[in-house]
Amino acid sequence: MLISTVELREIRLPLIHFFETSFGRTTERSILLVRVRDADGGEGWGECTAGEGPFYCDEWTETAWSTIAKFLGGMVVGREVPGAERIWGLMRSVRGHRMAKAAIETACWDLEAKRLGLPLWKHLGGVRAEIASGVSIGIQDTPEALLEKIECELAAGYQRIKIKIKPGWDLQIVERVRERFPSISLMVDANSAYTLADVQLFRELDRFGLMMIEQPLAYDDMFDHAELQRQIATPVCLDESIHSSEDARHAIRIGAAKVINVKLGRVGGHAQAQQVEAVCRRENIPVWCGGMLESGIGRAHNIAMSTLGGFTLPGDVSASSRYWSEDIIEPPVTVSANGTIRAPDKPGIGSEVDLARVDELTVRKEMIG
Ligand code: OSB
Ligand code: MG
Repeated sequence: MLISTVELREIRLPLIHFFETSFGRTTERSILLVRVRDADGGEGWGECTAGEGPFYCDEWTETAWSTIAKFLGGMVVGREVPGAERIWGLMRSVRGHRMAKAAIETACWDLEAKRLGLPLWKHLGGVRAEIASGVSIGIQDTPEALLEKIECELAAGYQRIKIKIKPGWDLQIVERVRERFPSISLMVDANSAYTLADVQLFRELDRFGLMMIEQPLAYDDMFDHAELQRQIATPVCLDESIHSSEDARHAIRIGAAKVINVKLGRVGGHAQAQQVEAVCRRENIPVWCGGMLESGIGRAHNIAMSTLGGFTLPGDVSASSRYWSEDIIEPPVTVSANGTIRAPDKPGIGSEVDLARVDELTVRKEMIG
């Protein structure tokens, strides 16, 4: 495979409903898309999962754009590689910037799967044609609004509910949710809003039978998460702290995580995600696919990744219609009444990118190579 060009685009896509976490509220996404082309006229698409500012992690749309435009694009253009799993290695002299790397790397996987005439999920080694879907529900203006949202998602069939928590929107909220929905699969995500000084709060959360607590402590910490896990019964799940299979191995070894959330961007693409999944499967640690409010392109890549054997828990990958009035892929992602998503039969990511719509939404464009 010889990558001839890397095309960068930034699109703006307004969310149907704002999404609020402990680190802030998003109303409109600014999404960086990558289109790679090969010398034979093939193409593949990837999406950068960096956010609008450096609040979830240190990368954001602007750093991803400049890192790809100045460094990463040139490292893959004109290079002959035997397979997409080798794209990561071409970019190894750049430290970090995994979301920027993943945007290119995942596009190359789509391209390669299309060249082979294979659905991406099969090319990655997926073992199931249908994945279990859950939803992540942000912080709302009122507890009543949250209860109503949960009701609606349960009626749509989603298999588990994740709610965001932050100081002031935690214990009492979980109590209200449990009162109304005593037996649903429920979990919480704090996005690093707490410290070990809050251990009493987490002890109190134990009585609500949560599936797990996601990233309660610092984004760059593992050690304190292990300390917290020793003091509570609810499993700790790591999101922000895990950037590689080495991080996963360390977290498991010190007892910092009983579950791991895998995000393609955070770990640096499909090859890295496969390695995280392999470590966790070997260690009997369940993993699930996280979400970053992706457009259809990122969503399709998430679906493909979720078919790997270790993804045994419902993920945060849900229907396009929960986010966008109109997605940029055709067909958009839909969810069955049982809360499952079917992996596509078509080659690559399995749905067409609606170029006319992407053109309409594009605010800048740059070609490398
Ligand atoms: O922590 O999982 C997270 C969205 C943006 C940044 C971080 C997170 C999230 C979500 C949303 O929880 C998942 C989704 O619906 O895409
Ligand atoms: Mg999270």
